[in-house]
Amino acid sequence: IISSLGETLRAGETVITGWSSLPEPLVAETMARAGYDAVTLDMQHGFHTMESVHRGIAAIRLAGKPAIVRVPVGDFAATSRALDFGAAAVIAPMINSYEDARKFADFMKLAPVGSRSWGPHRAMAIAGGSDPDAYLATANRQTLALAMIESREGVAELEAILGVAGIDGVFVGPSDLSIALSDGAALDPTGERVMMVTGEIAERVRDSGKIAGIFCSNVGHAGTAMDLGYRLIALGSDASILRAGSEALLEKIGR
Ligand code: 3PY
Ligand code: MG
Repeated sequence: IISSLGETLRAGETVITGWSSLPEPLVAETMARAGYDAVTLDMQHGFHTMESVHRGIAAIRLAGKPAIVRVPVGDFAATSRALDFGAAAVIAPMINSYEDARKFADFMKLAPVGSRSWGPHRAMAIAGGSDPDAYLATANRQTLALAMIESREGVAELEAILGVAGIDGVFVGPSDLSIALSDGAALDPTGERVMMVTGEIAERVRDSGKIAGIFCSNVGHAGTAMDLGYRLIALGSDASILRAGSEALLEKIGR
């Protein structure tokens, strides 16, 4: 009903998502039209607000792609709103315990899995349908709750987090994970230690039958992550692409 993102990932296909931090729907739509399989609107560290998220989702959908939203830490009410506005998946940062995962799932899933409140009028409209019964019957499977694993606690509790019925998969945050694993000594998202833990997480997610996603800092990192079994790959943010493109162009003309 909303998109085939869930089915695509469950079938084991790879989804490359662009990462949008600039709160302008046209930017997200441009990334979607450029060929990304999906675009993620970032409310945690990016500048997106609920306003730019609801407009951004519509713009990404206009380009025929599914939209993903990353909410701020602990803002579980925003997860339900993102779904109401038509998000195909929501990424919640810093899910460090079974309780965090339960709360996230509770806001993401309609009964009997959770207690998400009813109101997906916009989601149904932009999906081209208006059959509430169909939405009610399929939403829990169609929309994905992805728990970010990016702390020592999150890694330690991974089994319990994956055991929560409404959690569809995990999304690894290698930057925060590197800071956590080094006790604050280093930001090294592609370092040996983080990559080892990244591999262990992939194995445990595979055993659970759920979805593994990760934020990648470059193409090499993305390739390694895919080899490890990650299927939802975030690669390239609008701000960094704009900056790198600008710098490359200016360098060519000697500036
Ligand atoms: C991290 O690497 O910590 C992230 O949250 C990626 O966005
Ligand atoms: Mg993080």
